[in-house]
Amino acid sequence: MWKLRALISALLLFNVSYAFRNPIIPGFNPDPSIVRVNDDYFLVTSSFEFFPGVPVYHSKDLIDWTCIGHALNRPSQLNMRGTAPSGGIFAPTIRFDIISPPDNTTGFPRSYYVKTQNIMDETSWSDPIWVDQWGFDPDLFFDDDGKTYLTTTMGSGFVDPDSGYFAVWITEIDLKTGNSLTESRYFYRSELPLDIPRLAEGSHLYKFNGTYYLLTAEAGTDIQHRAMWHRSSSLEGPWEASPYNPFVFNGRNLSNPILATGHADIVQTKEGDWYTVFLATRPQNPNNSSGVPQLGRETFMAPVTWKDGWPIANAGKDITFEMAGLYNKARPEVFVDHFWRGENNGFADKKYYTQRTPDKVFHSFTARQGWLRLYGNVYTPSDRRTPAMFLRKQEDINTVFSTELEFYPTSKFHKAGATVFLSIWIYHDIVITQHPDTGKRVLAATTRTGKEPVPNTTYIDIPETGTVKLWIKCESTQYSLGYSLGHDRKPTYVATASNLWMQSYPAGWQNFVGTHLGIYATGSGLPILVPADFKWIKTEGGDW
Ligand SMILES: *[C@@H]1O[C@H](CO)[C@@H](O)[C@H](O)[C@H]1NC(C)=O
Ligand SMILES: *[C@@H]1O[C@H](CO)[C@@H](O)[C@H](O)[C@H]1NC(C)=O
Ligand SMILES: *[C@@H]1O[C@H](CO)[C@@H](O)[C@H](O)[C@H]1NC(C)=O
Ligand SMILES: *[C@@H]1O[C@H](CO)[C@@H](O)[C@H](O)[C@H]1NC(C)=O
Ligand SMILES: *[C@@H]1O[C@H](CO)[C@@H](O)[C@H](O)[C@H]1NC(C)=O
Ligand SMILES: CC(=O)N[C@H]1CO[C@H](CO)[C@@H](O)[C@@H]1O
Repeated sequence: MWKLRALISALLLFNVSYAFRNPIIPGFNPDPSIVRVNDDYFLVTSSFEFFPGVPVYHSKDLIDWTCIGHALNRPSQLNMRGTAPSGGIFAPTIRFDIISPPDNTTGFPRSYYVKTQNIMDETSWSDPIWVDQWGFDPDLFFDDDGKTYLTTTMGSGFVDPDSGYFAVWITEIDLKTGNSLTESRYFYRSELPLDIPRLAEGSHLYKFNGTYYLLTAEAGTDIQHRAMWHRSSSLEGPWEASPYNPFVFNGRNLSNPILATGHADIVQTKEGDWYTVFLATRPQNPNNSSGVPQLGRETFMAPVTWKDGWPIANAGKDITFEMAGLYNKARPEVFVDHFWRGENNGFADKKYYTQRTPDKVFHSFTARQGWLRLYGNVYTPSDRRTPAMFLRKQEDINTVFSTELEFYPTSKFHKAGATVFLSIWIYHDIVITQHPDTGKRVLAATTRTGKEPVPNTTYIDIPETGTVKLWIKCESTQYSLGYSLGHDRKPTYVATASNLWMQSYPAGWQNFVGTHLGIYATGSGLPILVPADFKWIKTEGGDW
């Protein structure tokens, strides 16, 4: 009997030590915004120059998240052609029935929102409704008197020379038309010193118990990034700062393996508990501020408690991988897609992306049963357009991506294969092509590193016919490109590149995205008639 009791108390002890693991949505998923509708949570993140735009994740318990589709999945909603790297869609907000992302541009963005009556059906999202107040990081706030307020982030130098770069502006809008009903008003500027830097972005407005709360993302999205709370009894201000600010900020300790915490949103469970979701990075090689977070900015979560009417994340402590509460869900170690078709020539799994908005369909699941056929076009992954390339976010730091390909190039311009892709400047690939001198079918493994990246290609002889398996091994410190032939299960790796280039960009540009793994085919500037057939893709291994 005592044994049974010991077992039961051991189980009880075990039960109280529930914990969940960060990031809750791994891989490039910055600027999370969350809402609960009855028993369902919905979360959206930024998608920048990748299409479709604004992934919509669904969960019943804040831990088990599924991508149910994308809010911007038609060219009429998101027309990115020639959009700059790290341009496109950033910092959407999701509110009950409403979502509001900004468009394109290397110029200054203007925002719009799309609506749906049935979020589970991604084809139901409306066309864009444009707002008048420009600026990025839009938020829609529904006040309890029926008014709707739009806040966005834009420069404010012309009314406040000491503002720093960006501050938050507000206007009341007509939700039907998006039209402004009041003149845009300079709303909030960061109180941080100018050189931190003084930037206030990513605003979210709330009303709790009759008091307005403003949550902002401050100090830029690098290691000084943080989230800050202010509150006021009126939208006219004055705004009182939380004595517990910053709300999330791991940058006090640059040895932290999680950095750049900020750009938060907050949600209450049906049971009355509170959580915050926010972006953060996992720098590698080393795991501190000297490392590089090749996966980009990912979605993290922390429990929230209230003190004197102020929210406090993780009891004011730094954000860690293990967090108290809820439960941990091990993610599947293996993802395989044998390209069984979804609906409308789409993938069964929703997490495939193209670079920018495609001009036309470039794939088929039926031309050769059981294979994904890619029809290359004139664009390569280096072009600011859409090559015949499907990408998936790299979700684990240590993972192996592989695919089996059959492809018979008839010119040295023809290439098809696998890639680990950050941007038009930085990607590594292993492709079947023709050797430029001999015209023989060969493999070409190319890495691109350096501030102004130069391709470095290694050629490998392969048989004239048959499929080739291509491998990309991702480790915390480097990426390796490899291949195997016939029934050989073990790849031979032929080229490597340090992870330290995987957030880099040429002078004068910027990077806000994370690495993807994928497959592509191209005619490198000329139309190409030979198709590339992929039998499957696979990712295996994981960080936990
Ligand atoms: C996006 O911005 C770039 C640079 O301003 C421009 O060339 C391109 O046409 C824009 N795309 C759309 C769809 O507006
Ligand atoms: C980061 O890690 C490296 C290697 O362990 C170490 O030399 C450096 O001092 C660390 N930096 C910080 C800020 O902890
Ligand atoms: C800073 O973070 C490192 C890594 O998590 C930890 O070992 C160290 O104790 C922290 N320092 C302080 C002062 O908290
Ligand atoms: C609102 O007021 C109730 C009752 O005083 C309190 O229990 C609750 O914590 C408050 N909520 C917030 C978000 O301040
Ligand atoms: C080119 O790539 C090969 C294979 O990864 C590597 O051994 C070599 O050092 C690289 N050369 C340069 C100049 O980076
Ligand atoms: C030195 C060290 O702790 N490196 C770790 C950094 O993080 C990655 C994954 O998050 C680990 O694989 C490394 O071992």
